[in-house]
Amino acid sequence: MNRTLYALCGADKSRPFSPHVWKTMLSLAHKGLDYYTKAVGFTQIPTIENGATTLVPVLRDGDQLVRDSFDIALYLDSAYPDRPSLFGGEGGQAMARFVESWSQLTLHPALVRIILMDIHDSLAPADQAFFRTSREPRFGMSLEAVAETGIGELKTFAAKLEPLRTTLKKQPFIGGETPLFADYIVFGPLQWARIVSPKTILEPGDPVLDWFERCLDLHNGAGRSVTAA
Ligand SMILES: N[C@@H](CCC(=O)N[C@@H](CS)C(=O)NCC(=O)O)C(=O)O
Repeated sequence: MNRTLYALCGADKSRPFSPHVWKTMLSLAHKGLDYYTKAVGFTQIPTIENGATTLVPVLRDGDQLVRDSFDIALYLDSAYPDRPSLFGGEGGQAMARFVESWSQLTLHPALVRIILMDIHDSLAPADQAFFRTSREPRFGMSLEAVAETGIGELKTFAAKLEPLRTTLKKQPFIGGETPLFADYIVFGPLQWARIVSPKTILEPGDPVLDWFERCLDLHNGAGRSVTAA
């Protein structure tokens, strides 16, 4: 096997938590492709592949180096066309872009505030210092002040999922009867929260929680390979 996925971890190097890396982990499982996971902390990312990136995921596949979860999914479908498709064709690719935008603009900004201190607390000391000095200017306030806003975000988070909830009353996956990359796009941030935070993000009985549990079961329970916080 000549395939390596660089995955962001906290102090515990057996617990990859990045939402974007999880999109790629399920993409590789969907394609039935084996890989080594190389755990990195935030401060190690610039050393990956001789400085090839500032962000993860990064996939080394033989002589190919591919960055960005969406580009990796496109690459996998193009490099391994005989394996189950992640997009189901060009229309699926285009619609997955919408799902990515919705997830990035609606789910990620709320979730990061809800779980910010849990992320911080899970990191190794050098990464905690980096996380504080890089995130506080971005938010314009201390991590603790951002986390205060997360209390309100948690109360309104379920409502943000209503478009997905309504869809899941008609079909088991965003991809239809079976999952596609669009499912993994939304799975990623919820898995991020599951792994770093003990907070209840989805209430029992919510169709979105039922879908999330179905996603955790996919590909021999790949999503359950890391336990909940
Ligand atoms: N659009 C990229 C986003 C990747 C991204 O933001 N990765 C974060 C981890 S979740 C990262 O590497 N952050 C490094 C840093 O903030 O220094 C993708 O989909 O792969």
